[in-house]
Amino acid sequence: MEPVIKEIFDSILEGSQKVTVVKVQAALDAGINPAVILNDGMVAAMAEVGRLFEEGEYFVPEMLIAARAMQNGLALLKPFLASANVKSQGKVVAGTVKGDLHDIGKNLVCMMLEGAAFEIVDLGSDVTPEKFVEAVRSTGADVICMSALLTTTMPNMKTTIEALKTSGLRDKVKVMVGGAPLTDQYAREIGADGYAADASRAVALAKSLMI
Ligand code: B1M
Repeated sequence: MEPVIKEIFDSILEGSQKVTVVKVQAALDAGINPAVILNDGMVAAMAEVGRLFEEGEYFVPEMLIAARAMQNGLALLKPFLASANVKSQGKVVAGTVKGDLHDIGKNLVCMMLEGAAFEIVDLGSDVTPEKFVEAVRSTGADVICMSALLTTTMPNMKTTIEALKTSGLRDKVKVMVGGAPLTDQYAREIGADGYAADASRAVALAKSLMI
């Protein structure tokens, strides 16, 4: 591993926003592939934060400051994940489901979809089924992308799909889901059209749903 990647990893673990930004910029300046910076430096650090939380070494405040450092670093990477002036591949309404505040993974999925020329309507986190339904109605979206990071909030994906059915919109929009606790099987059980394990697979899935 390049030393600067390890420094990015450490700066996120320590929740140091300034150092993260400086080191991500240094890695970009050194010509390191943005995908390596993202996956080996940043996403790996968040997984380690999760492990430390599980072991009782980190608490919510540490998770929060690590997340802020990650988000600052991601902002720098965004232009490298986005492509310019390409014909729209379709419109995606995205959000983290009701009760769930984890938005880093969802933001990353949105960035990658944007990079693949999808138009994104990002509803943020803690999005109620009603808000998803209203956004599909008002934007005429082709795809809904729901994210959940908590086992307790996963069922809100099903509730949202039910709300789409009740409002007569289910046949007009494809539903894709993702987030660490999800599985392909769960996605099928709740009646989603597809599941993606990570952001690049989410792009491939969205493209396949547009055919
Ligand atoms: Co929370 N948290 N957290 N947390 N947090 C987890 C998820 C947890 C696994 C930690 C742990 O115990 N190891 C655990 C959940 C346990 C469970 O449900 N089984 C947990 C807990 C318990 C909690 C609280 C309940 C803690 C508490 O208060 N006691 C609380 C809940 C708050 C709430 O949401 N109501 C809480 C709070 C928080 C913070 C606010 C402090 C912060 C979030 C800040 C933010 O997002 N703005 C936070 C963080 C940072 C984490 C961990 C450490 C990191 C999550 C992350 O950003 N990962 C997380 C541990 C972990 O995941 N290992 C943890 C990096 C990100 C790039 O990955 O989000 O998985 P991820 O996204 C991936 C894929 O999943 C996929 O693509 C992304 C990129 O490859 N993907 C999709 C995601 N969405 C997709 C949608 C798609 C497709 C793919 O659509 C098609």
